[in-house]
Formats: sequence, C-alpha cells, structure tokens
Amino acid sequence: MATTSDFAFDRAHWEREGWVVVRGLLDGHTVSALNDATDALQEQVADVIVDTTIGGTFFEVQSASGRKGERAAVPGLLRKITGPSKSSALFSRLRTDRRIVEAVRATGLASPRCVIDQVNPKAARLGSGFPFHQDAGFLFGAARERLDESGGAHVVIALDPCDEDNGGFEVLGRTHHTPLVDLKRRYDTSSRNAGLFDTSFREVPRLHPGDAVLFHPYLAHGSGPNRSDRRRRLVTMWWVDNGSG
Ligand SMILES: O=C(O)CCC(=O)C(=O)O
Repeated sequence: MATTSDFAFDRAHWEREGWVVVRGLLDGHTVSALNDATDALQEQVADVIVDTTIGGTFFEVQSASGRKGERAAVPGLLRKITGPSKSSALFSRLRTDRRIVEAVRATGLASPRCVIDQVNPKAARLGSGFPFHQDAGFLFGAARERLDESGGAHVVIALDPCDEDNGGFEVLGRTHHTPLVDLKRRYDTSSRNAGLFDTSFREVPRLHPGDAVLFHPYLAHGSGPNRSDRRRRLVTMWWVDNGSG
C-alpha cells in the first residue's frame, strides 16, 4: 500500500506533461470489490434505454452513435455513472481513501476534496470514444472557484486492463498550459474534437487494474472507441484544493 514516504511520483513528468501514471495505486482486492460494486449498480438499470437517476446516482446510457440524449444501443448499456458514491458505500469510502488522497496531495494540493466521482464503462465493441476536452470547463460554482483559487488534480483508476484497443484513456500532453477551450457543455459526444487541441504529445498509457493516471484539470484528454472484445471500466475522481479556508 502506498504511503506518503514511499509514494512514487515523477514530479518533472507531471509538471512538463500535465499527467503522470501511478502504478498499483489500488490493490487487487479493492479493485475487485469496486468491480463488484459497479456490476451491482449496473444491474439496477439493466433494462433502461434512456438516461436515469436513482438515489442521486446518474446513469448515462451508451447510444449507438455515442451521442448523449439518444436511446441506449442495447438496454442497460452505459457510458457513464456519475456519483456512484451516492449509492455505494465502497465508492463513498473511496472519496477519503488514504492512497488516493496522498497521490493527489503529492501534486501540490494541501487539502484535497473530491468534488466529482464517476465510473466510465466502455462496453466491448459497442463503447464509443470520448471527445477531447478539458475537465475544468465542466466544473461550476464553488468547486470551480476552489479550482481557480487553489488548484486541482484529477485521477482515473483502471478497473480493467486498458490500452488503445479497448478505448484506453488518452492524454494530450502539455495542453494544460493552454487556455480553456469553451465547449459550452454542448459538444457532440460522437466526435473526437481532435482539431481543437494540440495532439503532438498524445499518449494512451497502458494500464493494469489498480493503476492510475493523475492529470491536470486543464489537460485535454479523451478516448477512442472500444474495438476489442474486452470491456473497459475506469473510476474518475476530480479533486480541488480546499486550501486553508
Ligand atoms: O471514459 C473515458 O475514456 C473518458 C472519460 C472522461 O474524460 C470524462 O468523463 O470526462
């Protein structure tokens, strides 16, 4: 288990590229429990064909085109689960998990607070890509103020092996130094937005279950479609620095 003292963090890479891989942030037992919890959440909406909220958790369906607001390609097929912590004790505990908090703290956040938690499933063959975007543009209100005043860091944690073939998480290195591209929350989720960002330092880190990518809230990122027979699931968490106030 990672502790403050043995936490391996490549600061130079983080600062230059705006992202860094942390191997084995979560152990196999935790990953397996999170996968079971994700399956249980998915079972609750096994028959839905439109976006659905249950107990504060939002289930966004995966359409055939990848566009939001369209019917599910197959009943119960999901693209995103927002706020799994509202329905699952395990996901709720993850928001204060010492290993994740220490990793986020290592990026420079004095007092990290999780403001968004999600699961991003991508079904074998049917899961569509994610357009490149900067998360900071999708954070509003008090959380956005904290980000602008004190900073933030985002984390994705692989629940399955992730690579280019199954629509692994893609980062556009060094874009965290560029201004926010305002997508006005209305961008076409079936596109890739590739023309909007510099893709020169694009990478798709190969991740094993439990590995994480820490990335800057201004870093452009996305993912391709799942062309494999393997599903791909990620946990995504957005953190802001509560600072001293
Ligand atoms: O699922 C993915 O590959 C990317 C998800 C993402 O970037 C997001 O939900 O903001």
